[in-house]
Amino acid sequence: MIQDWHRTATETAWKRFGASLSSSFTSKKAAAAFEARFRAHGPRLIDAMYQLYGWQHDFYWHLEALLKVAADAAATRPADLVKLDESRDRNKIWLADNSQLGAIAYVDRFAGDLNGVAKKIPYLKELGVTYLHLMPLFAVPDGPNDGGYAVTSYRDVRSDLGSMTDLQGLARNLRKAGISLVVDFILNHTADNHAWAEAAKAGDPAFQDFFWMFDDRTIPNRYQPNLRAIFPDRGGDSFTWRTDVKGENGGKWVWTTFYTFQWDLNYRNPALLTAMCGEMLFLANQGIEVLRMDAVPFLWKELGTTCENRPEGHLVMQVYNAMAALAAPSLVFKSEAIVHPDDVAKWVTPEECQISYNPLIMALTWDAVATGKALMLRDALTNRWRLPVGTSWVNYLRCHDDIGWGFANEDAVRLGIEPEAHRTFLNAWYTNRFSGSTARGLPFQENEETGDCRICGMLASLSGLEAALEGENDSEIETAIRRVVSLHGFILFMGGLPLIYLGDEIGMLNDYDFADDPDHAMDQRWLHRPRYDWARNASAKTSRTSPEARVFTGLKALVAIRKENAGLAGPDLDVVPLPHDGVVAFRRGSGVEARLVIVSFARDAVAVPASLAAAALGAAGLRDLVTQEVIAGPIITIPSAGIACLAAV
Ligand code: OTU
Repeated sequence: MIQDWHRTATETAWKRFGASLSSSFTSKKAAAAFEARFRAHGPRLIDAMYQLYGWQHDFYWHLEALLKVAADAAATRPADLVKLDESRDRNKIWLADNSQLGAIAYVDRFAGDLNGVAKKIPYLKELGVTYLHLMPLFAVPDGPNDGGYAVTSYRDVRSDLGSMTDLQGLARNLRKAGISLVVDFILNHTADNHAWAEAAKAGDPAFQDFFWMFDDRTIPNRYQPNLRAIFPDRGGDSFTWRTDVKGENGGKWVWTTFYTFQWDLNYRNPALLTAMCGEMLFLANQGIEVLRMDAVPFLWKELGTTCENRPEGHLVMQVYNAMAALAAPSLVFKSEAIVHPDDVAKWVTPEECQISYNPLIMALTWDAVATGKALMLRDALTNRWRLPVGTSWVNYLRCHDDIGWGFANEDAVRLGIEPEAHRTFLNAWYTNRFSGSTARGLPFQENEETGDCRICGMLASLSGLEAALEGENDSEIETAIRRVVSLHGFILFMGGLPLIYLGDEIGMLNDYDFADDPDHAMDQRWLHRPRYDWARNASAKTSRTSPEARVFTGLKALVAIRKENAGLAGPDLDVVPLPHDGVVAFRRGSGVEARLVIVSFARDAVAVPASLAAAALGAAGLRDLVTQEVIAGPIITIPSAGIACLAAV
């Protein structure tokens, strides 16, 4: 809570540092604008900084250094981005407008390199994309690099993808085409060959303090029992002994939550936070409009805790957010927290991350597909949907990562579902170990002892298309295609920003060849990171009957419905109870714009009483925007895996 003393402290800080901060600027107008932003956001910045580091004797020195980073970044912000800042209202989540549509791709796998991506802009526009998340594209170590999530330098593009100048150019070209560029900010760790890591190896204490380093196991052993193994394949230890780090015992233990070559950053050190804010604002000034904040739950470590989702981690995020407000006001943060739903939601506030992946709805959508029942999904949409004003979910079906069954055990129990047994079933279903399963996926990070795992696989393969094609079963092919389209319709109509994993829009299947690449073989997530199939894309547009054509055409029709219907704008949704376990129904918008969306996960066709649907919209008659048919008669029939978007007539 901002109190009077924060405002006083802001004034005092300006008195002390204002002249030095203003000296960053060559234009008086820009300096005045910065001062105004400092008055608006300084109190919350100082509040968060004080809570984190106020006890340190050199607190004001660190605060000044941090503010100088903001002033320097603001002073060097390119003019077109300053204009963009002025044009965007910080209080409105424009990303949840129904005009918005997100897509994700790997630069190399989608288009070769950054200039190749620029050539694909016409296709992105054809699809209706307005938000393009390019997977990590920064310099990485040779060999395994966690798909780019081990960053050697935040200021250099991976050389085979292009240069920073290419990235700036791409950002500009995308913006001209109405597409916001999104990249990852990998803020929990760097690669073990980042310049800071190299300085730490050489024994520089200032840089050893940028990471978590220990001379012996005493302290790691005290943390370890409470830590979750994120990648259990590597043996369950969160620390790595490195003989190449100078230390009195011939090396040091380094905290490595993820892979051993990813070194966790030490946010207890204000100098590290200041340095990382510099990297963040550098990226903002390249023209990146949204930063995907990677692995935010892990930012703060506290002995005796799980070291996840700590309140201090939230303060760190508030510092980043306030720094963006000072120097790059239009920048939006997207949270990546794949944890308990209570904890996921806490990162989504206007003062931390304005948008967030919705991993709960994603996982429960796949639960509904596997069970044919939407009970947990409906429950989550009812009880876990609302977010603070000014924020929104990013809704997705698949991304580059695995699917984990991160629903809340207490929710499952309330619905009469035994959570662990249910997870075991879901894993069996999606890895084709359950008789009758139509899903084709692979286990990721399987625990040999408990059988616990997470799921990899492309959307179409998990939806039954791969198995149906193998079995040459026309009716199953038909259902699987309908499922792929309807699932997309679900996220398009849901409320918030829908995010399509490129390749899924043409029904691409699993890529089993990953096992032949020595850098990928140990990470099953490459199963669903195929090279984009442009031949299939061409066929999606020319053939009328191929699965890819039917998926693509169906999907594009739903994108058009989203864009044409103002009722589908914004983050809100109201669940409408219908007397069938296999469907989920929700109302979007109000008045004449109101729409009723019904998504079916049922194995058979479902008969919905038209009177119930009409009552939900306060309508006399109904029309389905998907089939474009007026509903005649007392029953609306939704086919297995179908979707309807109803409007009053
Ligand atoms: C993220 O995911 C990325 O999306 C992954 O691709 C990276 O490997 C990882 O960070 C390291 O950078 O564990 O299985 O709660 O679950 O950050 C994916 C968040 C992950 C973590 C999540 C992580």
